[in-house]
Amino acid sequence: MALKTKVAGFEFDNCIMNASGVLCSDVTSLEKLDQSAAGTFITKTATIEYREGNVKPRYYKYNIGSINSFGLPNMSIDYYLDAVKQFQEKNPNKTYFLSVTEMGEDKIYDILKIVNDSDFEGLVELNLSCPNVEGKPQVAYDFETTERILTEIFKWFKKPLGIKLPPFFDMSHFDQMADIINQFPIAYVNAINSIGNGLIVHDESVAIKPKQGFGGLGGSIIKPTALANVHAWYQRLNPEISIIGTGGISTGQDAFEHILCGASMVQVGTALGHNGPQLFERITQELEAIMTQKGYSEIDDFRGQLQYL
Ligand code: RRO
Repeated sequence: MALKTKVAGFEFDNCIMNASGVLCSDVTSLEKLDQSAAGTFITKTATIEYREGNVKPRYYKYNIGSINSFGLPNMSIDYYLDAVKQFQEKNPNKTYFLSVTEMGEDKIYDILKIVNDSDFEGLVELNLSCPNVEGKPQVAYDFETTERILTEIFKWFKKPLGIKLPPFFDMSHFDQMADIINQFPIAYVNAINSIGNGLIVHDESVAIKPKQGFGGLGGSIIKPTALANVHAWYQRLNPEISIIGTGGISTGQDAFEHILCGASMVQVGTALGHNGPQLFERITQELEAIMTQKGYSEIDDFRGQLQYL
């Protein structure tokens, strides 16, 4: 129980879980996550209708990371609401995460209305950062649109809502976005989604087919960017807004660093895809060993306590 944590007031036995998109697209995969050492799971980002996603190959793994352009394949919001309801009924004391998005403001409101009217009892994550749908921008890079969307949603949305952000790279962007986020009763911020529109060359070709090879980068190469984003939000956001750290986590040390930078929960993406849900046990043991060695008995003993020189 050393790794127990709270996100937006909800308690979890383990602060480690999957990142949306990885091994969470259907009930069979969600069942494996539910049975694993992870504290909970989040679903694949859902849209109103089923989506096939982009052409294949749309994922490429290499030694230090991954590139993907899945293009939001998913089973539809009705499917995931139904799936999570089954898990909720089986485990009434466990809180699950449901990830959603849509293309266009009106459709974002439509999908959130479906969730608002449902009996879903967990945390809702609005993905404002999918980099892989052709012709559709990553919403959170447009500050005005993000502010307008959040203003509208919080007029009527009644469930706890977190947002998944893309990585930012400029201090003025952190400042501007924090000013927007701090206006709203947002449950949590999840940083970061994949680093959008990278390109990997393999032989003399791009490594994936959609978008002429451009795709979201994940894995250990993105950890420094992820840590910077987690800490930048920790420095700027109202303390009531929890932070979930995602990006480059494959060991207990990686998880430790995310928590030190301010994360209350950490999510594993690329490494989970490569190793399967038994990975949660190893990361859990490694993080607990680091804490024991340092004399920390719970994650709140060091969360956000990053030292400066
Ligand atoms: O499905 C995807 O292509 C995808 C999504 Br929705 C996302 O948010 N992040 C990502 O790297 N891929």
